[in-house]
Amino acid sequence: MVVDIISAVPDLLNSPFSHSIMARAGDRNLLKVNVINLRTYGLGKHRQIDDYQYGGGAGMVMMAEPLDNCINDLKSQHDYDEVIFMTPDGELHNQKLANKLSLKDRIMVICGHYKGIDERIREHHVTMEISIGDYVLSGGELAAAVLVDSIGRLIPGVLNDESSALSDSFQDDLLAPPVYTRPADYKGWKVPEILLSGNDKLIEEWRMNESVKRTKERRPDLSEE
Ligand code: 6GU
Repeated sequence: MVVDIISAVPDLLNSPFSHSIMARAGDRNLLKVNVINLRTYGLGKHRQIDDYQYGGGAGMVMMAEPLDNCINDLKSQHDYDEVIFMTPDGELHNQKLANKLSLKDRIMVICGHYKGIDERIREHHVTMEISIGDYVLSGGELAAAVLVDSIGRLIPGVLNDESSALSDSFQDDLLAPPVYTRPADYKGWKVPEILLSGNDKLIEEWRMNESVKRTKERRPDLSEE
């Protein structure tokens, strides 16, 4: 899968994909993330990308022309399954959407800044608008990093133990059960006996029980659907 991210602050996106699972996805050629600097498409000698909004009001808006030129340039080189705009008024991101997007070959992700982007880009280029939660970030970059991380780890071969994505929280509308590692007794804080029993069937049942209990207590909304 290839993700092309358009950003006015590309430096914000250097680190998230260079570590751990995301780095392995890159090393294995399963996920390639390209960050395109919108400034390259800026207008005039100052490479302008934003301007005052019509109708007045505080805050700059990202101009249509640099974005249109950048998007058309990318579209002339590749076909895209989706052109996604990261915005707090988009569809709320969740595991189901991550699963769906992990099946795509190539997506474009546009990061907004300031008061947002000229609406005409949303009308004429954008196919999906995604928010990562009901709070406001300074720009779309951190949201894009969250989106791409959640998608990348679902691509087959990215995780070492394939089954571990399946047992993640949310994968079946259940939160994950508690986990423990050695020692079995730390300062008198004990690991549940059953996990030391070697009885796979009982351990599986215990984990399912804990998942259901945790989901009911913490996220009753998940089981109501
Ligand atoms: Cl996608 N962008 C911004 N700027 N803020 C957000 C967001 C996105 N999702 C939640 N808050």
